[in-house]
Amino acid sequence: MILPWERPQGIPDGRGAARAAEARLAEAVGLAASIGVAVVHTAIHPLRTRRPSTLMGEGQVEAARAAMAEHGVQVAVVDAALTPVQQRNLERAWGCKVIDRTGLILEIFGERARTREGSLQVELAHLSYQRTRLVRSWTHLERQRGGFGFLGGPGESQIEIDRRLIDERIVKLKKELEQVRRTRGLHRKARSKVPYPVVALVGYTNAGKSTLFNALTGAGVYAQDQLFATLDPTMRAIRLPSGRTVILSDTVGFISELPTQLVEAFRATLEEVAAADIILHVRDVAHPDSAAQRADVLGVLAEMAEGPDAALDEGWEQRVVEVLNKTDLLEAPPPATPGTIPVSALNGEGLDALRQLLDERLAAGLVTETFILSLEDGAALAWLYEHGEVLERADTEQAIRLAVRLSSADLARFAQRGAA
Ligand SMILES: Nc1nc2c(ncn2[C@@H]2O[C@H](COP(=O)(O)OP(=O)(O)O)[C@@H](O)[C@H]2O)c(=O)[nH]1
Ligand SMILES: [Mg+2]
Repeated sequence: MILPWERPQGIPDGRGAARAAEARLAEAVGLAASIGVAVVHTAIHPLRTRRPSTLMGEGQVEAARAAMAEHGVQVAVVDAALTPVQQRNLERAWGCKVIDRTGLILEIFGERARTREGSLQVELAHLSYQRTRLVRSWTHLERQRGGFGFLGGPGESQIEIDRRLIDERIVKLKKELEQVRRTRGLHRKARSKVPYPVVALVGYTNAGKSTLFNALTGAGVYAQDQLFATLDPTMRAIRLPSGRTVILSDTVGFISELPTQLVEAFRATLEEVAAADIILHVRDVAHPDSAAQRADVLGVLAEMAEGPDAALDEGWEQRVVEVLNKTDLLEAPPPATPGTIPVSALNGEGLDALRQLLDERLAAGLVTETFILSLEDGAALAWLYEHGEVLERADTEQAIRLAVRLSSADLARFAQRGAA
């Protein structure tokens, strides 16, 4: 993992700049780790000029080569935008595959896209990227044929993909995307059939989403997980202090300076947040850009709530709980403000309070509703007993009348149930 580093304008050289570079490198390592790549070597290469042939200086290329040879590196990630020529030259110099920042992020999105729209957007971004570098030695198409992304697969000669074929595919994808967008509302309804409230974790890469996810779910497999095990390893059921079951869902992280051609794909992978009852915004409060990251996350969510075919419903702000993570790294605790909760996902501090808060938030959205069920509808009866609190019940010879307290999300799920 090589970070060619240009000091951003506005940050004077010195400790602040070094810290910013370290944070950027940590993010890139986190990104690679999220698709199961074991990072064995990292280096920050300060750039004096951008060399067209290899981006970095000769000495830096050589130093990296030596380190990679020592570690038997198979893939080098250069955390920058490389031209196809730079990429090819570095591959020759280092004797291994080289991917750049865009390539790495595309791999992650490809692995994590959950919705049809997400997959289509990612494939579209991948093809557009690839179109400019047909000399590449790994491709998305190659993976679809059974290869394993940049980590292996058929050799270069087999993947001479004609630019015309890519263009045709792009046209087809765009049409399909339009179709998917038109039916977006329907899909969202289908997703709300998940039988429990959903708590979605959003936030920057390295904020600690996965650590929090693991801390909250624990090592034990909860019976309800069988519902999801086959679907997705990033969704798990947990029980809150009240006994309420909720589904915790980890999402693709926000990424600093996301390459513009990936913005659409990223947003599409975020769509699942739309169906969440609670949006858990996980923040790294010890990060140098913590405040800017917060504004960025809220800004993207706000944009998702705009327009006639908005992915996010109005009132989403009320569904956000802000988790101030990594408080163990702070000298003083962060100020307490409503809607935020300080925790350390690493040492477990604050997690009980967080579970409590989730319970309270979900309870606050409860409504009381009367249902008239036919005597044969045992399934509906059981569902209401499981998901709500039955306040009153009157049985007659024709029907059962129930007054039930339940969340408005569950009320919608119940209405949806019959329509399945
Ligand atoms: N000190 C500290 N480190 C944490 C905490 N939570 C997560 N981390 C570390 O931050 C890094 C990124 O965490 P991860 O859960 O993978 O972040 P994600 O990208 O948001 O899923 C890992 O090295 C974690 O060990 C925390 O509360 N305190
Ligand atoms: Mg993660």
